[in-house]
Amino acid sequence: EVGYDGNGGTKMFDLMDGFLRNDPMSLQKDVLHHVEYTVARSRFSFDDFEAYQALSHSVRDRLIERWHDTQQHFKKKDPKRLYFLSLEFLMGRSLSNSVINLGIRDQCAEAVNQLGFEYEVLAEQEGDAALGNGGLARLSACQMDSLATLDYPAWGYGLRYQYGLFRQIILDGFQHEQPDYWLNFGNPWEIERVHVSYPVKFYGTVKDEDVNGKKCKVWIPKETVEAVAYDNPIPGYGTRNTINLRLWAAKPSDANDIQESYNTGDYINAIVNRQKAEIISNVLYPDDRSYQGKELRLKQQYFFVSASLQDIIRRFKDVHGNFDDFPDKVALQLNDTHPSISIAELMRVLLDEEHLGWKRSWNIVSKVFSFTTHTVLPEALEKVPADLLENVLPRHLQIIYEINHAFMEELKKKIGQDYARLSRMSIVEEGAVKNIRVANLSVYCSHTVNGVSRAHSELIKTRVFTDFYELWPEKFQYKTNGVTQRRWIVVSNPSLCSLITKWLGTESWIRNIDLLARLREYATNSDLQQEWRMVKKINKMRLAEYIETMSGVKVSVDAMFDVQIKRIHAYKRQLLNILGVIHRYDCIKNMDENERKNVVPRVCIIGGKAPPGYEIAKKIIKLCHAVAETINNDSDVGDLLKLVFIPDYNVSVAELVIPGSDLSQHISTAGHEASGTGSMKFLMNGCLLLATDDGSTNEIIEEIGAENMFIFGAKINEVPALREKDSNVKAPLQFARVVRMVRDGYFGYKDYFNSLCDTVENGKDFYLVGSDFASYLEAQAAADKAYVDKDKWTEMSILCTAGSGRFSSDRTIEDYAAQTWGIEPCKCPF
Ligand code: OX2
Repeated sequence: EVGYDGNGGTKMFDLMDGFLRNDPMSLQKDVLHHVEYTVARSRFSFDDFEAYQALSHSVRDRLIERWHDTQQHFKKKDPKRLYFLSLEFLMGRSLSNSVINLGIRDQCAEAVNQLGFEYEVLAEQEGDAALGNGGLARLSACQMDSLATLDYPAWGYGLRYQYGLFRQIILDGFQHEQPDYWLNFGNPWEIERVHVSYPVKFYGTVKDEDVNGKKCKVWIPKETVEAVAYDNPIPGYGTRNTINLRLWAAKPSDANDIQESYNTGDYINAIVNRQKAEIISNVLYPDDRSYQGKELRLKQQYFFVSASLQDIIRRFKDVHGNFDDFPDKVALQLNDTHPSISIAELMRVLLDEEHLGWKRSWNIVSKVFSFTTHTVLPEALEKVPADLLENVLPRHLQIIYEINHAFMEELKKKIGQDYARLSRMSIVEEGAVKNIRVANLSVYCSHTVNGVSRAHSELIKTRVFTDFYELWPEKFQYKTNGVTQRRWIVVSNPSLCSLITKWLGTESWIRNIDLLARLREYATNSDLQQEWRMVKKINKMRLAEYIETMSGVKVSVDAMFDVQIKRIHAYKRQLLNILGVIHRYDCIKNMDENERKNVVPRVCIIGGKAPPGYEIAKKIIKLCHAVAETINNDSDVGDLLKLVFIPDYNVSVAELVIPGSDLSQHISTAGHEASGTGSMKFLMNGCLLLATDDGSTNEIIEEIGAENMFIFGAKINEVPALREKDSNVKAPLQFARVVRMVRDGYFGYKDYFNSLCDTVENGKDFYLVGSDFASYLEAQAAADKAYVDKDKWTEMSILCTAGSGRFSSDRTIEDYAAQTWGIEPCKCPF
C-alpha cells in the first residue's frame, strides 16, 4: 500500500518529500507543464484563459494529493460518516477558493506574475458552477466548506447537470433566459471516474417470487441508465483534509443495448434512442418552489439517490458484514424533500436485495435519515402523484404504502380514531388525484427534523408539522444557517480580511470565527474607523466600475449603496423596495433647492433572477428597469438618487457586490423567509441591515443589537390578522400615490403593470406591501439619518462584522455533527 502509516510515523515525512511543492518556482514549473501537456499550447504563447486552465490544473494536482490522503485516512479509521444528499450545490468559482484554503494564493500570484500574468485576471476567467437555484444550494456549498475545514468525515452527493441555472439576459428591461452550458470550456475541477458507475433502473413491474423458500418481491425494471461519478475535491482551510462532492452524470447503459439490438433493425435510431438516457442529468429545474408532478424531476431525484446509495452501501460492505451496524457508520442527510425517495430506496435494497425482512430493515432505515426543511411555503412542499410514482418506480410506491400502513396503525394506537387528523398526517393524500406527500414521508421516517432558523423552527412546529410535533416533539430541532467566512470575507473581501487580521493580531479568526467579537473593543477607535472606511471605499469603487460597465450608469461612491440581491419572488418583496424608490424620487422632485441639500444621496441596487414561468416576478424586473430609466435620466435628481439593476446575479457577482454595500435589504413578509443567508454575508462584510422580523433576523438582533439595525414591519404573529383587513384601509396615502404613478404610466408602459399593482391593492395584498409601507419608509429615513454621522455609521458597521460570528457555517456544522449526525472530526495527521 502506497501512502503514510496513518499514525504519524516517520515514513510519512519521507513521503511528504514526494509531494508537490508550493513555492512559486515549483508552481510556475507546473503551470508551464500544464500549458504544454494538458492545455496543449506553446509555452511561449498562451492567453489569459489558457493560463487560468494551466494554473487550475496545477492547483487541482495539489487537491488530488490531499484528497487521496484524506480518503485513505478515513478508510483506515472507519469513523461514522456523513453523506449529504442534495439536488443542488451552488459552488461558484473554485480557483479563488482553493488557493485560499490551500494557503497558496500569494505563491500562485507570484508564479503567474513572473510569466507576465495577473492572478486576479486569471481568476476572473472562471465561470460559476451554478448547479443550484439560490439560498438552499449556496448553503450546501458553504456547509461543504465547513465540513472539510472542521475535518469531518463527510461526502456530498448530487447531480452533474449539463446546464446549470440559466443566464439572465436583459433586453429592453425584460428578463430573457439563456442556457448555461457551463462545461463547454472544460472543467478542471472535476475528476471523471469512468470506473465508478452504477446502473439505475426505472419503470417495469413487480412480481412475487420465491427466493430460498421465502416469498419475495422482485422488481423487473424496463429501463436502465448508467450513473457515472464525477468527483469534485473540497479542500478544508488550514488542514490537509479534502473531502469529496460526488456528482452523477447519466449515460446510456449497455444493459438496454441487449434488448434494443433484438428489437430494432434500425441502427441509427437505436443509437439516437440510447443517447436519450443523458436527458436525466441534462438540466437543473430553474424554479426552486414548484415542480409538482413532473416525471423528469422524479427521475432526477431517484437517479442521484439510487447511485449514491449503491456507492454508500458498497463502501460500507467493503468493511462491514452486518447491516445492523449501518446506523453506527452512516448518517444520511436529506437536504429538503428533494432526495427523500432515498427512504423508500434504502428500504427496498434492504428488503429485496439484502433480504433482511421488514422489521430489521425498518429498524435500520428509521435510524439513519435526518431531514432539513428550508421553507414554509405550501407550494414548495413536494407532492408526487401516486400514478406517476407507480409508473416510474412501482416497487417504491408499494413500499411507501406499506410504510404508511404501519404508520397509520402506530398512530391509531396513539390518537385513536381521529380520522381528520389521521388523514392530515397520512403520507398518502386521498382525493381526485392520489398524491404522495413527500414531506410527511420525510418527517415520519427521519430521526430528526431540522428547521433553518429559530423562528422557522417555531413555524414548523406550530403551523406546518404541528400534528407530528405534538406526538414526537423530541424529533424537532433547528440549526440556524450560516455562511463560510472563507469565501465571504477572505476570498471576496481581501482588504477587509487583512484589516481584521491586523487589528486582531492573528489570522485564527478564519478558522475560529468567535474571535471576530474582539473587534467590538475597537469599534469607536478612530484609526480603525478610518481604515475601515478606506476598505469600504475601495470596494465601492470596484462595484461602481462594475455597475458602469454592466448598465452604463455612473454612480458616485459618496452615495449610500443600498442593495437587495436575491431570487425575485413576491414574498421577498422587491416590489416594496421599488415602490420605496419611487416615493423617494417623488419627494425629491417636490423639494426646493434648499431641501435637496439635506437629501442623503443613494444608489439603489437590485439584482436577482425570476423563475422563467413566474410572470409577476418578471414584471417586477421590468418595473425596476422602467423606473430606473426615468430616474437615472432625470437631471433634476442627479446624484441624489440612482436605481440600477445588476443582471445575471450569481455567486461571483455576489462576491463583488456584497463587500461594496453600505446597506442591504432583507424585507420579506414576516413568516415567509425560512432563514435567509444573504443577510449573514452582508453582516460579515460590515453592511448594515434593513430587515423585517423574519427568518434569522431576530437571532441577528441578539448579536448586533436592534439599535445597530433598521427593523420594520409586521411581526410574524400579526400577519394573519392583517391579511384579513382590506388593503385600502391598511395602506397609507403615499402608497396609493406611488402605485397610481405606476399604473398611469409615469414610467411608461401604461397599464402593463396593472396585474402587478393588483397584487398589492384592491383588497388583496397578500404579502402586505401596502400595510408595511409606512414603517418601511420610516426605517429608510432612519438609515438616511444614521448615514450622515460617519463615525457612528462606521461604528455600527464594525459591530456588524464583530457580531457575525454566530452566523458562520462552522457553527452550524458543529451543531449538526453533535446534535443530529453523531459524527466526529477525523483529521489527516499532517
Ligand atoms: C431557501 C429559503 O428560502 C431560505 O430562507 C433559506 O435561507 C435557504 O433555503 C437555506 O436554508 N429553496 N430554497 C430555500 O428553500 C427552498 C425550498
